[in-house]
Amino acid sequence: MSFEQFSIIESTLREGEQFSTATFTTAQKVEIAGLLDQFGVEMIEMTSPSASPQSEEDIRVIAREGLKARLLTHIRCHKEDAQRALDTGVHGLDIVIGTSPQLMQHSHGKSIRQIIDLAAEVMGYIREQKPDIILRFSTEDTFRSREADLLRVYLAVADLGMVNRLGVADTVGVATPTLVYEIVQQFVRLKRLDIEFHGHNDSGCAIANATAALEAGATHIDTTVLGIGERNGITPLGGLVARLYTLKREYVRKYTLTLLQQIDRLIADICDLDIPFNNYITGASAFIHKAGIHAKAVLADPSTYEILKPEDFGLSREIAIGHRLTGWNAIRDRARALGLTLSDDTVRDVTHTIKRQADSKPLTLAEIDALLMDAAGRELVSAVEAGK
Ligand code: HCA
Ligand code: CU
Repeated sequence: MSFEQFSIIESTLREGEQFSTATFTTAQKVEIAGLLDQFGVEMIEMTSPSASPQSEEDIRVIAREGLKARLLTHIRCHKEDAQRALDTGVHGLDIVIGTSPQLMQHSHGKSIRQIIDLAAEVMGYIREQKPDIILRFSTEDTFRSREADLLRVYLAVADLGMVNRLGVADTVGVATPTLVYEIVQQFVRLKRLDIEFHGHNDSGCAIANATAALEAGATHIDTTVLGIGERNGITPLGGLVARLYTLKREYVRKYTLTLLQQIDRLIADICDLDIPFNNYITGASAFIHKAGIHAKAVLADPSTYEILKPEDFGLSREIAIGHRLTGWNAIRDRARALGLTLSDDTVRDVTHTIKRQADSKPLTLAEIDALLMDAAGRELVSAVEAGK
């Protein structure tokens, strides 16, 4: 297991740019990379310089920013792509080529033998130019590739002795945690190289798959902010953080968790999206407690119903009280917050009134406060009358 020592390869500026509404300006890339760097991701991956002239220029711009994170660019297994990328000032190259029957037939048309020869040629060329550059080789669509093909390619590439890391990619979101665990474990054992996992979310397993990869010994996980990417994207940065935090808070202590909301907001704004209501950590409802029994327990001890502490992320919890499922403990808590000490009977009366009214329409906090104030006024009057 490599939970203690994993690195995040943040690919919002590469995979994320492949999301339907993402087109980042240079200034936006600088802002995104800067925030991710402050957050503490270990590596930032950018679109290939071969994609467009601006893409190439933007890599140079980010390279000059002098970030703590290592800067990578993602290229096809082509000598020309490599040549262009080597010249941009990045610390590493992520090379990819498809190995599934689907991609071999419909994408590059090469056989496994030809893939291996090409990989050897491209890696050899890169190492000649830059012996120290970080080099990763990945098989696109790993999980629909034939196992024998995968093994041939990985063993051949590993035996070249030129790569630092091998990548496993669930390109179409078809993998399950068990499958990921099995494949990653096999590759870790084979050559003891670093292993990177890149997982799409088409069937909702991206976070679970990334976790399984780490359990099996993967060292690097690809993420994007909010999970943006091709189709419905990949493992989201915040979701991975939530998953690891709930396994052991120490695993994510190295990151500035309080920046997560700002990072999610930035990408949502740039891509013209809302942060999904049910988003990990930063979704609008992530820390809202509603039912009376939940509210009671959370007021006594938040950990009863919270596995993530909102304050660790610079956020706060909310207890919703103006609805028909409300409970008198939560109403009493609100009364106390207003400085009112009401008898239990009065609090229960107000709670019933709220429940009755909320059957037709939820109440606002101001409406609840008004009911509590009225009740306090009535208590005062009857106290005075009793004292007469
Ligand atoms: C792509 C495909 C890719 C590559 C992943 C990797 C995928 O858009 O180029 O390099 O590990 O999902 O397979 O994103
Ligand atoms: Cu991808």
